Amino acid sequence: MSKTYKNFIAGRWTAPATGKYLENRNPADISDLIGRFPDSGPRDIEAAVVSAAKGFQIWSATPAPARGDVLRRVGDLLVDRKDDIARAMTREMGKVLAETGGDVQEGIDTAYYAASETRRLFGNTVPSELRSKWAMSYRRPIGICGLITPFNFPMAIPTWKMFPALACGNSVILKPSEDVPHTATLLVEILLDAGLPPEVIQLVHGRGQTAGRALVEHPTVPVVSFTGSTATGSTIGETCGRMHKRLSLEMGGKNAIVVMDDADLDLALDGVLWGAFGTTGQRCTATSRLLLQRRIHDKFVARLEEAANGMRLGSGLAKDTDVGPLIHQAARDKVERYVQIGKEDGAELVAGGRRGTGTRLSKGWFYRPTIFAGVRGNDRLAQEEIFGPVLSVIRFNSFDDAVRINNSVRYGLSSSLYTQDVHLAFRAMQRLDNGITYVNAPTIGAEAHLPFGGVKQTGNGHREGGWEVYHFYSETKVCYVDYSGMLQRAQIDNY
Ligand code: UN1
Repeated sequence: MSKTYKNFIAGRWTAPATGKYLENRNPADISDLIGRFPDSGPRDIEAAVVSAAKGFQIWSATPAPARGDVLRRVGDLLVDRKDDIARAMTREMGKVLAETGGDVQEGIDTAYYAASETRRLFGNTVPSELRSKWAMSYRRPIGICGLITPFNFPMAIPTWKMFPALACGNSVILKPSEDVPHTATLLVEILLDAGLPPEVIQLVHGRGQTAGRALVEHPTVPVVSFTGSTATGSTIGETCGRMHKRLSLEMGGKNAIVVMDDADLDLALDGVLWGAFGTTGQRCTATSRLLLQRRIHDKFVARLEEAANGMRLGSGLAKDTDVGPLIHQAARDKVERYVQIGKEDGAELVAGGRRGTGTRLSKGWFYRPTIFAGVRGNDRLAQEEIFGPVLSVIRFNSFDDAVRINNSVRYGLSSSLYTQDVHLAFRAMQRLDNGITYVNAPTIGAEAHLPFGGVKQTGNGHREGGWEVYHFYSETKVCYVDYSGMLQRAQIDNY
């Protein structure tokens, strides 16, 4: 018998009002049933909102450094349980253990950063234009934050949203991807063990169309943060626009590595393999385009082909695995559709282009690391997000061409340039139209204490991580104190 899990609402683990559940299976071996998790609906969200409103009263009245103490203990517990959580995550979503360990580490870094930030939620004091008048701003909590998170970073992304929201004094409702409910459960257990007042956190499992939608549309949830597809982000954006909600969106990417003729090719090769096939290509930051300068193109593609063909597929729990499975059948179907599109558009299949075979791969959603060469900038392979292990190689002549190709997609998350020319490196940082640019490193690997996000249709102007996200989860309040004892009219009595 598999275990049946519950939502966490109003301070206790609660069965869904719908009475319905979704099965959660290991994508490397679908005969391995992890558990049944709630397929929640609007009534569950309603109950979560009622409790979170109480949580907000309690938590917003708690001094920020005391909130920080809880977050520090959360970090400590994540450290203690890192290995167990990493194993559970790999079982649940497939990526290799080193990567799920890194994912937990990102949560740990975010917890300690948030804890320290609670002693630094700065406002400003500025001179008034009038005599004997004090002018200042401070930051206030907002209310209930609805957080909707994807499967690919089951720990890092919920913590990126949740810990700053909590540090600022808000209460939280988390609706994690239905593909990674177990990791979310482990995270909520840690928050409770660390001493978070239970009403401050609610966990509602379920699908985006039902639980996620009810959360976004609830009038008492003024803040929504979503990481996922650009299409879903647009729908959420319409609702939040109509309802005047504060919304942070992190969405798609079509990130490119540019390799110049003068680059250290060994370094670039390692970077491309890690950027394109780490997390089986299922990162918003994944390297899905590779721009090679003409002179090194053929040599580099040949080396890449050999290296990609040598990558070993398997369960992320096995020590010798380089690349784990895709998350589910629909993800693999999508990859297969794009491989077909690539062939029809006349791109040259250099590596992969087929499912993983062999007994240890027969029960999971495996797909070989795939490389297409001869892709043109406007081809669908070069424009659309695939979210799988598919790399499109584009040949270019000059640095200016590379910049133009990099910038000619609707997304703008990360980019990368491999060169030994310091002038080009600085030009790239200026001209590549992305939220993040790496020099001599791949398009993945953002650190928790720097702002994370993209331009164009990748986001809506907000950033996660680092210091900037604290502005998203708090409201600026401005206060004036006139101690002159008389009416002073701004803009009039001072001139
Ligand atoms: C994501 O793919 O949504 O920079 C997040 C990186 C990770 C985070 C990725 N630290 O690749």
